[in-house]
Amino acid sequence: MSNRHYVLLATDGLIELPLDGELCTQNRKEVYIFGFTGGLLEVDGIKVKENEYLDYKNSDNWSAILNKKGTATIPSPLVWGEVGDNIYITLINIGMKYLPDFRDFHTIHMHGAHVATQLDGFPESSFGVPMWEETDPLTAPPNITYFFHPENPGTLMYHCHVEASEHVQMGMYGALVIYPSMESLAENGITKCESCGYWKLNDEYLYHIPKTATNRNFAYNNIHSYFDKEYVMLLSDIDSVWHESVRAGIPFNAVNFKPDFWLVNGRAFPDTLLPHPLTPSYYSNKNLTQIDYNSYVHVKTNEKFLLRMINMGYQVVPWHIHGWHFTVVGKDSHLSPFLKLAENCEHFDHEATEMGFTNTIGSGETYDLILSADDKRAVYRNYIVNGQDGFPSLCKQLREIQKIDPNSIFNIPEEPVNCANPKTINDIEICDQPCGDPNDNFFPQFYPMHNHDDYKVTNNGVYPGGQLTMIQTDAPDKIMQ
Ligand SMILES: [Cu+2]
Repeated sequence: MSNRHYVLLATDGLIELPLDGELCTQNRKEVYIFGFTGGLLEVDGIKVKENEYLDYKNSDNWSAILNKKGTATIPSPLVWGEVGDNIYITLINIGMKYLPDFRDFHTIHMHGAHVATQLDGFPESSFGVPMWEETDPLTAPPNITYFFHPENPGTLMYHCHVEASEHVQMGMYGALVIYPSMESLAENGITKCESCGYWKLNDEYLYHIPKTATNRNFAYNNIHSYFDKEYVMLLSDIDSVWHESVRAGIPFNAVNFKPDFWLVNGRAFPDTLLPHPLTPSYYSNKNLTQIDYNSYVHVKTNEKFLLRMINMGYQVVPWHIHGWHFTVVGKDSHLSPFLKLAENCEHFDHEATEMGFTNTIGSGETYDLILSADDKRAVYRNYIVNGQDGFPSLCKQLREIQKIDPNSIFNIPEEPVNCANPKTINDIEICDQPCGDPNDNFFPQFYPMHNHDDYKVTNNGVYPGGQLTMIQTDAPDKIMQ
């Protein structure tokens, strides 16, 4: 159990959304937003070096805090903790750079959290946080600290609840993730053998879960919620006319909402393939690097990955995933009843769970989906590489159509995408990899996932864009044939 203290600064900012489907395009539209910046200040009294400036009690930091005016991003910083932690979030309203006369209150509503009314962030039933006035000399910022003691693991979100129709649309939201704790896992029979490092369910060893796994490799207090990697997929939508109206001070009637951009973690395709700007560097504090907003899923074959689906937009999203079927392991921070039934079995029939290939997510809902990047070589490699049943190999067929039209073979950006020098591969190149090893001419595999209201896979009407990202699967660790 830890005390985690986050400091969020409410302000405004600008984002630049792509206007076409060209990777790293410079053809962009500037959109005015509201949001929170800041992040984790300290854990159990130990300051996070990168964020020491957030210590608002020290007047030496006030100018650094005010310098964050105008730097809001979509989404707002990730907030996470474990079951049993004390999560404190201090809110400071530092005012708007681009709208100096704008003096709205802000709040933090931890959406889905079991908190007392006073901490719920719905201003009409509690309070708002007023703006810090820049007097000369400066006086201490008005601030309020919210508190959340999570009792259940799961995927939640937080957002401002002041004039929610406008402030949420303007971008004041972020992901809130709660992991099981070692204690909450143990209460459900899941423990780690201290001497041997293996995970156990009751008295059974779980050899399929790596020794390196921690409590933060489980979505819930259930062995079937184990994952190797996790991704936040925070979905939202933008009506740029509404945003322009707010910036210009022109009233906007919310019933005229008509989005023209659809976002995953604050970005539209193809930006969804780029490293997320809110990702701290590899060397920074583990408390900062635990989870991030990267949306290009990159796993190895046979790994399990968790998608933390969050919908903060105003439209329902049918999220369609190519490649494999997902298992719903939880919804709105509750374990799936099917997994609950299988709580005390190491093995169970996945077909008896809620599976699918399209997950429909309404606004304010979250779903935790686990996919297993199963190996497809056994069924498909022979046809692709050698051909079968009288059909030539797919590789041969691809070479034929390439001769007719070289543009028919698409170059796929590999993760991580570096805009200075993007690395790409295409199906012919995959065929041409030396095949001394059965991996060589099959991997990587690539699958898209996207909003299946396909007109939302656009940027301002131009396809492809919007709520679309990719999954890259590399060869498995161990070569099995
Ligand atoms: Cu607000």
